[in-house]
Amino acid sequence: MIKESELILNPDGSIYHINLRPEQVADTIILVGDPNRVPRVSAYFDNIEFSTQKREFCTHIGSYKGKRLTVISTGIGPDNIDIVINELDALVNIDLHTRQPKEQLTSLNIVRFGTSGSLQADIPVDSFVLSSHGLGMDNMFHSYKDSPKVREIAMEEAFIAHTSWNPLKGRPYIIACGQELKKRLLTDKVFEGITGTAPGFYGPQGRVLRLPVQDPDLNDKLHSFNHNGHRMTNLEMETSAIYGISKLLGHQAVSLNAIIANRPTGTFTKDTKKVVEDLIVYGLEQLAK
Ligand code: R1P
Repeated sequence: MIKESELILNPDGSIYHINLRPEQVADTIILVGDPNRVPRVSAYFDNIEFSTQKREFCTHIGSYKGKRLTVISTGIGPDNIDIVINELDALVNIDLHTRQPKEQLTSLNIVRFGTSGSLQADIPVDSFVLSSHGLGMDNMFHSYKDSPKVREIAMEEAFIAHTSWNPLKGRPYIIACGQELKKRLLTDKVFEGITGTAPGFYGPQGRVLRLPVQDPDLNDKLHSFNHNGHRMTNLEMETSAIYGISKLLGHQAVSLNAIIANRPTGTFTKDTKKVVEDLIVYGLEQLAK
């Protein structure tokens, strides 16, 4: 039995942070960063059956072309992903009354609709990237004992050597996306590649405002990393954590990225709203097929 201090429930029976009860989780989950993006996704739904918000975790549940979906915001960063994926999994795979894991486990489809910066000049602003892998520079996933079972260790070793990675920043980890779900979401409209997940927006992604960074050449090294034909395409702040925890828990996860910045060319999209809207429509259509 999982203790009250470990699996925390609110007085209405909902789970602690995301404020949902088991019946409020559809098998397909859309994760967005910004809480304001949740109504932009659900605006396309046939109906909204339920909505709630606590802190940065805003949720709408409804259907798109008859397919039941939960869209939930995670805020920014891998630490919030640890909360959201673990709580979603608990809602479907732990009996909240007996506080025991269920015998019959449910596998969720988890799709991120996010924004991101391209690392390649030929992946321009306003394009889409599907993350074949999440490359975590954030350390969060190492807290889980079984993490080595799902990591791409050979690719990690190649990345560490290629970048002369400073061990003070912890060990990067690499996880592949959910292969079945990828088949539904990858088309010729989308680039594919390794997505780097950073534990911050400025220094950890090589942006210098007033503070110099530990490795000023890091983005060039990310740009030139290529392992067995897999190159690094983009940087953001959630994908590796989504991929790692989802895979350990038996869920399929894919991250779709709307490219709003191009780091090599120094450009930023003229219309963030439109590229995000286009990604939402693309993702919903592919999920409804
Ligand atoms: C940083 O501005 C945020 O934007 C990106 C990063 O991953 C980070 O969360 O994604 P979202 O727009 O999906 O939040």
